[in-house]
Amino acid sequence: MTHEIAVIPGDGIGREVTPAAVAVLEALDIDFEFVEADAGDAVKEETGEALPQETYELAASADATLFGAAGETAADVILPLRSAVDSFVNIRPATAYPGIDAVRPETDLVFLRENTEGVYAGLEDRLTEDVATLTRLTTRSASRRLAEFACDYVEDSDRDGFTIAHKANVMRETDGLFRDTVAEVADDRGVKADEVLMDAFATRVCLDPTQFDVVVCPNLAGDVLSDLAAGLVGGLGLLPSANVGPDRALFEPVHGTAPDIAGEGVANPAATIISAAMLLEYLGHHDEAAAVTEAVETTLVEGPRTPDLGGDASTEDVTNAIVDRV
Ligand code: GGG
Repeated sequence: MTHEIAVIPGDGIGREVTPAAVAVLEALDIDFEFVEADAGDAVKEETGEALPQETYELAASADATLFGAAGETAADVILPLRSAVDSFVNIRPATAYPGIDAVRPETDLVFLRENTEGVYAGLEDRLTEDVATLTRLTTRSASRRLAEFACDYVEDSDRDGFTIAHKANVMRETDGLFRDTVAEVADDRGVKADEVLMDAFATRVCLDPTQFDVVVCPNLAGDVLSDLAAGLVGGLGLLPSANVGPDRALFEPVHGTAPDIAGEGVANPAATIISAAMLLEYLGHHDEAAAVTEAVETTLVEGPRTPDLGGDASTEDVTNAIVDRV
């Protein structure tokens, strides 16, 4: 069976780390058909459109999508691409790997981020030159869908339960509905769920990340708190993610375009390659997913390493080492 994989590198280092992940997938004994498509700042400059219709349609029909990074046009690219695969949850594991000089080497977290609404619903207005507004959207249906997924995730991975991170003491209606709905589903399903205010979470996770395991949160909170967790585990170059929908999924590193190093060939490909391992898992290739993860882990310990991890290797050196180990 051939898997059609949409490959959308986007901008900046997305153009360097996405080919690295494709090279690793190509090294496996699996039948893939990779179809590349454009999106992002550069294509907008050329055509006036950040997300060409054919790119959207490719993501909506491919078995899975591998995405790199979006810059200034992120809202016009990644948000519609996530909706092309009807992705209601963004899974962001934040794990400290052996051999990495992490601030908190004991960190092992998974963020399950609501992926369709909150302040990322696009309900923004510029009323006058000096006044702008944003409407935060929370629905029971999206909160339920995420909560059901979180319960499945906890059960399937044999975990103890999850923590709901919210700010319902201030955003009483939106986060109140989110928290109550997620807690209600957990209760119905017999899954243990506790809760924490998201600002308190930010402090507590830095002091002792072992207090948390699976964290279920609204859209913006998931984006911000997972970047914070990246700081605990050694940097954004190590955080993968999966945007999962009922029939399709899109995989991307958590990092953005990194304009400061884009084009230099030194971007860390680990996050995108681990995202590719999540893609393999999603497609049912469990052994290959484990092999890729192990190859990345060995490379993080034994090198070569890119400069963000204290090494002087290029993206290509690291990719070749991972391909050899796979
Ligand atoms: N691959 C990650 C990426 O492109 N990040 C840009 C960004 O701003 N993303 C916002 C989000 O993840 O919702």
